[in-house]
Amino acid sequence: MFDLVLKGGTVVNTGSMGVADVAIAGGKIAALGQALRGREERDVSGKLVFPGGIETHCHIAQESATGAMTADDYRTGSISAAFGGNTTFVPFAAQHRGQAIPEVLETYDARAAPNAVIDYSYHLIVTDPTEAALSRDLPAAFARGITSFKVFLTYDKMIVSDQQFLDILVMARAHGGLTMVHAENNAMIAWMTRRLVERGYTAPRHHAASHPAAAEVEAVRRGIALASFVEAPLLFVHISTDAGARAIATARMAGHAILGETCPQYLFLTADDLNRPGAEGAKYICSPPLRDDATQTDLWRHLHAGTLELYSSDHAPYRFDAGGKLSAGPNPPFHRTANGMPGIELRLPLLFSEGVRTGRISLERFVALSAANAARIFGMADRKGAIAPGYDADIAVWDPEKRVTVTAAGLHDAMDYTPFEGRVLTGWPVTVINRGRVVVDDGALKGQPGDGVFVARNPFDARGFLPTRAAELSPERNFGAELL
Ligand code: DUC
Ligand code: ZN
Ligand code: ZN
Repeated sequence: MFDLVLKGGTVVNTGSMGVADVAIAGGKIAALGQALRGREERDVSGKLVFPGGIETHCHIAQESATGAMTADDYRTGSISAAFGGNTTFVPFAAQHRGQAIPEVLETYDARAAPNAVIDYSYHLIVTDPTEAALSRDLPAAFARGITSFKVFLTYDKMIVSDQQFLDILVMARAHGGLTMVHAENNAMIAWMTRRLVERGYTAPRHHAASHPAAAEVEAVRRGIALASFVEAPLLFVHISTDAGARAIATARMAGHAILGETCPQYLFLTADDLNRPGAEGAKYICSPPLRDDATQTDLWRHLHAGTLELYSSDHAPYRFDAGGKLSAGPNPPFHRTANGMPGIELRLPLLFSEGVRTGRISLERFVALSAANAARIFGMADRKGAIAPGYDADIAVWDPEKRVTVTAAGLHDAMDYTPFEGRVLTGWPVTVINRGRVVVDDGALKGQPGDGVFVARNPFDARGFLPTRAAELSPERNFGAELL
């Protein structure tokens, strides 16, 4: 007799799909089969039974470098994630310059542990790679299961130099860490911004030109060159251009451990959204910026081809008020407007409605993009990202026919707008279960703040990638010098 049996749904994993009962016991998936019996049984026939979504790019209870705080904390952020079909999320723990890593983690532990309704981990953001950080604090963070972190190649208060980037890549490589990078060329952005602002082009629509596609492409190519030079894995987050994705694909074809992510805003919105009347366009300012229709088509192709294995919300919730987007006034110039938009709850409904329902992607690829790839890349694939005996009972039951008109009021984040207001989506998560606990059921929250637990993640699995180390770093080719 199991604790709970989901009866008769279509269970979807990355490599298989079929009607089965799913039995849960002790927070784990205990069995898949027919006619399984439980103390509680739920008929989910006609529904899709997916692994719970794993959201690996979101900004929760995070201060930006300019001091703005995200609207969502770990309570509202995790609730919104759960209503969107997610059972694990991995926000950022951001180091600002001058802060020590242990202090950063202590701060985020206090923010997350009492508040998360679903499981969580963090990626560290590293802006100050001091000797202590590189030799002591980051290795200690890896040892407690924080095995990924992000660096920036732009933003004056966040940027790391190429030398610092190399130091970080080598340190990560030594400890099984995965470096994530925001790849845009800082000088090109600063130069374009100066010229636009000097000429009075400060409306939100000019944000797109201020972060040209070429800035992403240059930084992606440089990142690949540096990571391959020292044979370190590198993940490019929020890829927004075809040429950036093609550079990643070329590196992958050569066997390099180079990975890519894109986000809903680059698939479902364009720079035309920045040109809405008044200050409305400020709602659509994010970096990298929204591009165009042709790029959307290209990015879908890269999702198909497997160039981009991660699809994440980049939920960066700044409200449309003086504490958020309008902190520089009611008509803020683009370069003084907080970067980012919300989307944690709509990430998966958008992908299902616009991807699966339209025939662009299969159900199995939906599972890959919603959970399985993230579990593998971020060191959780032994517990999460599949519906299989022994795995955590992290499950999202979807009604593939449910139609929802998106409104900000209907979402569960702490935001006062959604960039997807008025969209009609078909397919919606109706029951969300995290380690056997029902968190969301039929539109109602059942989970409690603090129910989510920290997920200590495994090192990045670099097996299967080819050696890329530069000849000058190989002792057998450089007269025996050990440099890595
Ligand atoms: N990078 C992100 O990942 N999110 C918001 C803004 C940014 O620069
Ligand atoms: Zn970024
Ligand atoms: Zn982000």
